Amino acid sequence: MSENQRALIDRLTAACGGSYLPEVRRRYFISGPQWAAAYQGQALFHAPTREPITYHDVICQYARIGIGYWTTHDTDVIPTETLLTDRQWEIVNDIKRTLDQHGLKCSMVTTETFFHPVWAASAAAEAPEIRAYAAQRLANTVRIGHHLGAQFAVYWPGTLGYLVQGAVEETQTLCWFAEGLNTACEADIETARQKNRPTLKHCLEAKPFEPQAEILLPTTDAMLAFISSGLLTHPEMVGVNPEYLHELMWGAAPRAALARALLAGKLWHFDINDGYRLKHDVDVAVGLVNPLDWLNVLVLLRSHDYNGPFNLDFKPPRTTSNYGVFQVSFPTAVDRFITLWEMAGEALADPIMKEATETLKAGGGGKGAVGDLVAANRELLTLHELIAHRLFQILIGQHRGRRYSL
Ligand code: 3MF
Ligand code: MG
Ligand code: MG
Repeated sequence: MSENQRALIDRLTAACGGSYLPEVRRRYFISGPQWAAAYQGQALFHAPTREPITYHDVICQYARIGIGYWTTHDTDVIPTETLLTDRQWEIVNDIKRTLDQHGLKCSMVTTETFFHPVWAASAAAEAPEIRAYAAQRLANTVRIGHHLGAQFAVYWPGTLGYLVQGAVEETQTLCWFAEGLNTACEADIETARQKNRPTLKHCLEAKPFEPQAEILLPTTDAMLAFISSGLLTHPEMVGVNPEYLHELMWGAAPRAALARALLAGKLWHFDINDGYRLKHDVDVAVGLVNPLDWLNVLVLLRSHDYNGPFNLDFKPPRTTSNYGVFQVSFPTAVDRFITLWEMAGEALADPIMKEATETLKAGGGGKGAVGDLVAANRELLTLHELIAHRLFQILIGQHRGRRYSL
């Protein structure tokens, strides 16, 4: 039964066409999180629908698909009680061997500071012993990152906030949060020196709501302000990891949020996925909800030579099987990303887009009275809508002659 169904999935996937070879996929800086592939479909209101899988399974499948980079939380691969013990290094060494054996690299490590009960009052809790433990955990992740050859450390302070009023003092909590990051940067400088490696890029990831109701650093803009608040001892080591859906969730234009991070020189890492405005964090795979907006986002990133990772931080839906995660979910997400990336290149090279944009920039002339300025640009401004139409045509392939005959 399930053998026949797998054969059907394979046949229909092949019939879709449009998939890239693993070696082509490996040319892009696409990273696959341990937690995304291992997600079992459990969430608020939901029991798991998939069997647990190990990092061996994930790394081996990413290698087969052509996902060249792997990312992880400390506790995705090391049980909390085992962290900070000798046994931890046995696991880390086994991960390193597994990555080497399959030709993958670890690009990013992150500390889980939201799941375990120790984080009930966040990693910047009132109790000094919790904050000391948090600092140890962050420094430990930095050391694991160096051991695995990572370039990035990400911080998602999802528990930094509150559900009920009155107990949390925001300025104090933010100072405590900064102390944790300062410890991580200092541990990084020390470890990088010992290992003769560059320091990591430390990237802050914001989410406007969930799991807390009120979040102290809810947006990428808030993170940028925090980096330049004066609380960090090494602000030059700290940038951002925006997540497409996290920005969309609060109602932002993700492209504009990315533009602000680019201008600040802080766009170092990018979590890619899709979803809906003002809903919870559904983590749909890239391009399945907002392909036109995604194309426009990638036009921006290509035109600014963004060369950081694209981290596949989505969740295969509960309806997808363990088999489907690696046969359909990950390969199709990667292929949609690559297609959108290549389309963005076509948008940038498109003669119509180019001429329209350059004409707008040259301006319609006119001098003197304000009425003349308006009149001189009136017809030109119709180009805005024409450009939008052209972007849509590029999305659906009409610029390459795709036709619908009626
Ligand atoms: C939550 C997230 C996180 C972060 C991860 C990296 C579990 O919505 O997006 O994924 O990306 O913690 O730091
Ligand atoms: Mg994320
Ligand atoms: Mg998320």
